[in-house]
Amino acid sequence: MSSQQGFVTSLPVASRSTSAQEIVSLSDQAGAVIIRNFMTAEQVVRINDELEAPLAALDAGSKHEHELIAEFHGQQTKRLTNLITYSKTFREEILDDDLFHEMGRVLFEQECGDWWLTTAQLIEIGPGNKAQMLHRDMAQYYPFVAMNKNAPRAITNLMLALTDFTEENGATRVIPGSQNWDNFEDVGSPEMTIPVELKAGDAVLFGGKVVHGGGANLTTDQYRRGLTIPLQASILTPEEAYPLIVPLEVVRTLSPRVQKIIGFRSQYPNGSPGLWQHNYTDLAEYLKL
Ligand SMILES: O=C(O)CCC(=O)C(=O)O
Ligand SMILES: [Fe+2]
Repeated sequence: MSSQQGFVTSLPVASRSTSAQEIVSLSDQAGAVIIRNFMTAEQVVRINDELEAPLAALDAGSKHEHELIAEFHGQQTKRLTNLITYSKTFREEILDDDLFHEMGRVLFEQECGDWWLTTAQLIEIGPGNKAQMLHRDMAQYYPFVAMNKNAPRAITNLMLALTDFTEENGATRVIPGSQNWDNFEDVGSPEMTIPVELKAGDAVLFGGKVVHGGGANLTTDQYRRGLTIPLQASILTPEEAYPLIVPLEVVRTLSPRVQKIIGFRSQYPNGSPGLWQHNYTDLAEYLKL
């Protein structure tokens, strides 16, 4: 990491051979950590192929009735959800990745004790899209905002690059250090941000307390495509209601740990005898998984 006039100007870089413990601690210290080659080139090709048709069928821009939320989603941006149903590589390889699960364990074991997925979304920022408003992802769980940096860990985002992310084409921008500010109503300003430049296949892990936003796409012909896979404490409600969305016959083909993080098995946060159950037994029994 280097710093100029008090601002951090680069992020720490890890690889798949860095331990999950080290990756999480770098992310906590700096606000974000880049993980080079999280996916293989071949996985990137397969995921892009599997998502091509549903992405083509989707219009850019948001249909949300609330203006601010529509702006947050981006006028020239496509956001494709339900990736678990659409992409076999995503559900069988990315969601079942050992490093991913190890990071989840390290992130959540001390406080909440258990975790699941918030959403899995492809975000493609098209030419001319302006910068997304700066925000902290934990603001989704609003009471935590008042607790500022002392809030428990609610959410941490793993963003995977499916194309190169450059400053020009809308790389995610972060304010390193903002995870430690005293007042979380303050989301800083664009000059304080740095772009997270990634090669296709790389990932960035950033906590829900760090200020960030999608960058402006200043190109005329490049589509910045990323997968956002936030992990969250399973005492909190996710964005995507997978058990109502993903077909059970697809779920039966998945490993138990993937079934669990998409809500088809019960959750066991610290201090709880179990949540998200049926008749006080694990959902897996009821569903005959
Ligand atoms: O697309 C990006 O780079 C960031 C998106 C984001 O932060 C969000 O939607 O919460
Ligand atoms: Fe975000």
